[in-house]
Amino acid sequence: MFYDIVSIFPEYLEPLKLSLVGKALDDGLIGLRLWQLRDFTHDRHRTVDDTPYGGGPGMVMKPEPWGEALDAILAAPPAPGLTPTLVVPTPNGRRFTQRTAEEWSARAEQGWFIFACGRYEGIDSRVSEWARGVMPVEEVSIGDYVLPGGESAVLVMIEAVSRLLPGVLGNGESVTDDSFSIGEDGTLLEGPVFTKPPEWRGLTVPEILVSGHHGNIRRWRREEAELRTQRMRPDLRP
Ligand code: 6GU
Repeated sequence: MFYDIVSIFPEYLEPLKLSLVGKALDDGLIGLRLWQLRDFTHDRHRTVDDTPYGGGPGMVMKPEPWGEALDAILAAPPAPGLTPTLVVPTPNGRRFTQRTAEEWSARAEQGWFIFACGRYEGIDSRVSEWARGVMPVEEVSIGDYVLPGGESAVLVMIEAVSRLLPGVLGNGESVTDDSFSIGEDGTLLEGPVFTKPPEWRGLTVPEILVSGHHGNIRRWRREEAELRTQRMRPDLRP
């Protein structure tokens, strides 16, 4: 899996080199390139934004640096024969969910994603329009709130996708009982979990979990998942 990320704050994405994704990078399971959008400007001030046509508050990202950045990335494919998907993080996009993460991670070695991190009021709409003639383009939102830029959303998406790639989670770690993956249709939240010691500050572990009866444990976990989902997210199972 290859990720190219374009941003005016590429340092924002450096934490991807830590933790689980960092280990997958070191292991060669994923590739990551960070691109500074301002490197594709030509004026003294390295300008990436301008006032919106039609008026209104804020600034819009100019199309020319984006065009040049995308040209440069397309001219340097991470492996032969791949077509990238351009992901444009925006609160106005289709919702990114665990299903999206599963679909993207299924591309595995054939996967190549370019993330275009906008700031200000967004990127001139002609950039997506042009890119659609060259590669698939997905405008995606990570939730119903507004972030000042796409960078933190890209951290979220790359972490969600990368942990599903073969070899990224260690032996014994499993994604099958994650929230949104348990239940028949991904509509259950994971219930409570416990570890040693058996008693802590007067609180004990549910007896059934130490019973060793795996059938009962499975049924208890399912029931707890349903209770938690009703309490926390009734919208998931109306
Ligand atoms: Cl993907 N980007 C921005 N800027 N804001 C968001 C978002 C993305 N998802 C929710 N809010």
